[in-house]
Amino acid sequence: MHAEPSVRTSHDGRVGRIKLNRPKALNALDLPMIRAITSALWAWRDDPHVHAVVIEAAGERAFCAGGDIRALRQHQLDGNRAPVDAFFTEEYALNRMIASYPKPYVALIDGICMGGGIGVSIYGDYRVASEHAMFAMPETAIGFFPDIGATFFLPRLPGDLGIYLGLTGARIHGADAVHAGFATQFTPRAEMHQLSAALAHDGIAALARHAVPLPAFTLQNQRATIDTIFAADSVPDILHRLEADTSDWAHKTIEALRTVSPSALAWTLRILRDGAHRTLEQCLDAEFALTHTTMRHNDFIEGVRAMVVDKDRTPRWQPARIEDVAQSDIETMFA
Ligand code: QUE
Repeated sequence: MHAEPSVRTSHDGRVGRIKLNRPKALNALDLPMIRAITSALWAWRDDPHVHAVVIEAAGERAFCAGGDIRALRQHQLDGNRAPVDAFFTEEYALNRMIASYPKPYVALIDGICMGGGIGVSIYGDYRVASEHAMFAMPETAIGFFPDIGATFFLPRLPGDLGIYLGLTGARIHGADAVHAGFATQFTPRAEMHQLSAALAHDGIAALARHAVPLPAFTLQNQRATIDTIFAADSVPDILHRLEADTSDWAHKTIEALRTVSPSALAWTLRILRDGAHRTLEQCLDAEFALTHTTMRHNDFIEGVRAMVVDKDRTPRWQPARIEDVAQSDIETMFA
């Protein structure tokens, strides 16, 4: 009996193929998966028969739901920092490698794509989203923060859209992902397999033949409001601005912010604003430093417990209210 490999790599025609193959865990990345992707990219870098890299996923539900945070939480509880550091060091090194990869890198995203899944796709030249693609950076819900270079790319999305997405964890579906900047083209699921095969035969020329015209951005009506509200300097100020808006969208957004970790909202807003003025390298370094303090915080241990381990979805945040987060406690997270 051989266990299925969690990542399958192959040389197929003109491309190197990476298939995330842990569908029961929504293809969440663990260290062996990160290492397998990294070695394939090293091997293909100077292989003249590989013209492009294609990353895709097994299963219909998820491209990649993030990192294996359940394991990270357990290591943290065991006082075992080495595997946690190794995970983030190698994950962020992979993000950097994709960003500077010398060959076209194509991600086919036909399901959930969150956190680490965005990290192994967004730095590629081509990101294809289907109507089943669902992008989110939901880390404030587990008392963490948007990492994998999100502090670089979220502040660079249109207006303050990325601040809204990073604080609330709001989901972006299908063609909206192209409008928001997560994806570069929209291809229906029905054509995704054909596109994947065509990439091996024709290389990246196949992409344009399988792109369909974009429907309108469903967030268009909220865009101006998002920019006005999420330009505020503090989380309490964002809440005040939302409370002055009587729309259903504002009400739902308040609910979202009142559900996630109050402390995580504060450190996330701070590192996202700082990221606007940093290079990707600097962002990843600042994120790595912040993993050390956030992972020791009650809200990370409790957030992963409530959302991923016990799944009761009722985390007891400390402090429990946005209004009770002390600026000095947030400062110490960055010290
Ligand atoms: C918020 C998150 C994550 C999450 C749930 C949240 C996240 C993440 C996972 C996840 C999903 C499937 C797995 C797994 C972890 O869930 O980042 O191990 O098999 O990776 O509410 O940020």
